[in-house]
Amino acid sequence: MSTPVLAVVGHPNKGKSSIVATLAHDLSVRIAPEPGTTTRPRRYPMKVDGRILYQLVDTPGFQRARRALAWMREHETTAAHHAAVVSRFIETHRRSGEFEDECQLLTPIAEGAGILYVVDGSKPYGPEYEAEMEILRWTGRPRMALVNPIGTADHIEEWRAALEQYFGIVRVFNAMSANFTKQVELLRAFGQLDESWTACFDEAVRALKADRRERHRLAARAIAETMVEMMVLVVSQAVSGEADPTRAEQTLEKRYLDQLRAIENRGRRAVERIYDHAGVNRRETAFELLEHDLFAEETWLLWGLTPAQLALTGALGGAVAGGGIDLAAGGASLMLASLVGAAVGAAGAWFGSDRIAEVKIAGVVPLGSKRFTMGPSRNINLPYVILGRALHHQRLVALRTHAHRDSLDVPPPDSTRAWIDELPTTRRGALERCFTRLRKDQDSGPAVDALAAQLEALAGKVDEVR
Ligand SMILES: Nc1nc2c(ncn2[C@@H]2O[C@H](COP(=O)(O)OP(=O)(O)O)[C@@H](O)[C@H]2O)c(=O)[nH]1
Ligand SMILES: [Mg+2]
Repeated sequence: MSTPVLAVVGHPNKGKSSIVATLAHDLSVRIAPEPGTTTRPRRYPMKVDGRILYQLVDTPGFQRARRALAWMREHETTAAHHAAVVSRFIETHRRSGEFEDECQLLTPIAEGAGILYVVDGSKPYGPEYEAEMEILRWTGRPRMALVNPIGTADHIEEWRAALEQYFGIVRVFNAMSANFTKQVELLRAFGQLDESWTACFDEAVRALKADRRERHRLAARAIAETMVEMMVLVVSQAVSGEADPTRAEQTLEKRYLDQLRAIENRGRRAVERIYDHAGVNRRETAFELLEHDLFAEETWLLWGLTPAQLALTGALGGAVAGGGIDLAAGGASLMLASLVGAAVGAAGAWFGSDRIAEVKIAGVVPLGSKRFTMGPSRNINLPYVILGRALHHQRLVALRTHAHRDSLDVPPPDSTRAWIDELPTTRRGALERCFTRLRKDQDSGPAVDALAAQLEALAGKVDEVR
């Protein structure tokens, strides 16, 4: 069974190349704000595990459709010969240079590709499109129209009415924002265009779903590894007897925090690679909350847990047990805050990043120097801050289609609910058990496995239909 080929055609600058990039998961497709960027048809295979599931052909846009149709009409005999007239049109003009773009875009169709005709749903319908649609009808190939709502969707209904006269299936599809579910729905619709394609696209959907699950699994593992590495980090330094201990402590702390940031950044890169967005330029302005420094107060307010939330996860151990306080009501009462304060003491504040870890000064080594050590962190809120940020980033990366060429914009989370409140209680408990164990025994191998298993379901939430 040969794999289906779909040629993406239409007017210049309507988002054809964007659709190819999204459906072929290919960042190498050229997309540009100016028309005329695509000059020759190019095939992009969608591969999973080295196997081609389907192919998309990016084409230049129609330039002189009316004149081309006029030529075809002059050479028309009967409707039964329409496809043959299109082939003759290509042969006649291929070398002359006249109708170059039309020849280029019609060639893959004449060779057996199906048609995806792309229009811009934010612009009104006009009769100038009729020549293009008529030519496509003459080819006799299976065809679907995609209305791309670039910006607004003001004219979708008038487009639909016109397109339905020329195309078997008409769908609204935005290549920039289409989530995984929408992409899968579109592939299933392709399968309905031609009977011989149904099995191919069913198989493509199955393979893509399995591939997607595997990426979520790998992302969960990368996040778990990053978290564990951050939590067990230790930096140390020998300080001579004459050195100023306060300065030495500050230098050590800076090294410790810089290393935590570097590990976090490596984790981000790993997740970007896993979803095939390696090298994406993350926007790093001060206003983007994800890029707020890990240790900025805003970060801790946004991603950290309140004492009540911490108590619900069990992070505070017996500190609040039997206190008779209704924690489920949420919001930290003054009493609870003081109770927690007493229990946690100096070991770690929940909304303070200033106490990520203590500096320890140990063992006198020769010549009166001392070893200053910082880490591993015992801060009970640090894992939640790290995880909240990591999952927010993973969601944005996993949702980003391959039609984007701009930097990864990281807006603050759109929910007003704290991220932890989205999780079922059992999940929170399980996460906290991973964190507690890690704080106790620091054996990172099993901790990574246990955490990765918990995070897999969280990473997959991005594909739940909203
Ligand atoms: N905002 C927005 N821009 C889009 C969308 N689709 C395409 N574009 C932009 O429109 C321009 C042309 O897109 P491209 O895919 O190259 O169109 P083509 O000439 O038909 O291949 C590029 O700057 C795209 O980023 C969309 O759905 N929303
Ligand atoms: Mg293009």
